Amino acid sequence: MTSLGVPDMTEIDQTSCPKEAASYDEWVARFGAYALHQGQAEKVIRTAFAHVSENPTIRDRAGKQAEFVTPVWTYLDRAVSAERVAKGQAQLPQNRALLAEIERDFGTNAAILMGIWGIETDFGGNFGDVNVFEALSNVGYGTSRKDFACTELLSALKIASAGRIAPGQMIGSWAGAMGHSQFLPSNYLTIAVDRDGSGAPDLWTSMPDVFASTANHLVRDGWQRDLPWGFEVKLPAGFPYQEAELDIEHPIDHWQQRGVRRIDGQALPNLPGGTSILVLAGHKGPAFLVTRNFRAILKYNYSTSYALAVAYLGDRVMGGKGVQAKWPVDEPPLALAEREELQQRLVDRGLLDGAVDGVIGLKTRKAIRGFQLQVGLPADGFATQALLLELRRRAAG
Ligand SMILES: [Ca+2]
Repeated sequence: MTSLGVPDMTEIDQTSCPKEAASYDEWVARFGAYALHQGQAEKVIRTAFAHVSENPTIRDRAGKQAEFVTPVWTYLDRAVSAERVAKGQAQLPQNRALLAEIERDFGTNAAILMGIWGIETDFGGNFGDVNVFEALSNVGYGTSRKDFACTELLSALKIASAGRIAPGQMIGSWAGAMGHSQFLPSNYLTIAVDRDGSGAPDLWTSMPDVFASTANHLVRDGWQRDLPWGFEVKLPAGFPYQEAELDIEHPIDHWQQRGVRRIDGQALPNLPGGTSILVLAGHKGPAFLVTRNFRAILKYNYSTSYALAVAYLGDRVMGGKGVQAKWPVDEPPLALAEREELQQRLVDRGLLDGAVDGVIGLKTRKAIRGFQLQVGLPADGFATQALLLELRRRAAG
């Protein structure tokens, strides 16, 4: 049977999440001992881990920076493909009544639920085939995310203890995200909804449970009824691009007064709450105005490309248009060494402190904007070959 036997978990004194282990089997045994210490039943632990095994691909994937980061336009092309839109539209008729009931009760419309379902699992076609105990024990042993793995494994054991969902039924991705809605076990415990009254949320086979759980996730993160996620906009000449960042929010009037218009030239609608301008590929690419509902999508998965894909897939499935403005598709991507060089040069100029890790996140974008403002370029925070060249030129001169 199991990895829990070398040595047996009942012979190990483990009062905290195991950090060091000589082997995968030992980590699992130590986690089992820790779970016992946390009050989980031995029988449940043994059943849950009866068929797990080591998978080195998880360890190999963790912590590596990609040589090239997929540009947002390529990501969107794949995530919101015509094939996927058609697939979503084919799923609409049999789900329409259910989606209307969920909208009545939660305020989340069909578009957003279809968008998340499609991006997370290709409308249920691909929610992974890995048992959650196997996935998370490999994360715990093979990566630095040990506390995350321990927390989620304990949550998974609590789900199994409740007896309504069998450990073998808890299937999902290599990251431990389960079912149609890709919920981590802790999300399952706190957010998932038993909409069909079977006695437990079933995120694998019950669409009422899946949609209600996703809706509940969004509502808890601030989703507001009858508020769009946002829309594409046209920015005026001379727009201060340093204001196009998610952590800068203004009432929509602020943008209207500064000349921001809908992509078709119409005035901005009157919407409540703070709104932000989002530019994901610099001043030569499309721009979007986003509301608090876009932020609620980001809570599902903190990536602006992800959230934009969810938003557009939902819109397209419901018959809306895709992104209108052109992406700067000829912009050559920066290799890992170039991204690191760019960061190092920003550090050298005193604009960036922190890790030179090749990840262009909020801090690096702000540093790029600082440089762009110093040299009189549009402060869009977009890392390009031209920007790197300009940094080199200024350093030499
Ligand atoms: Ca249920």
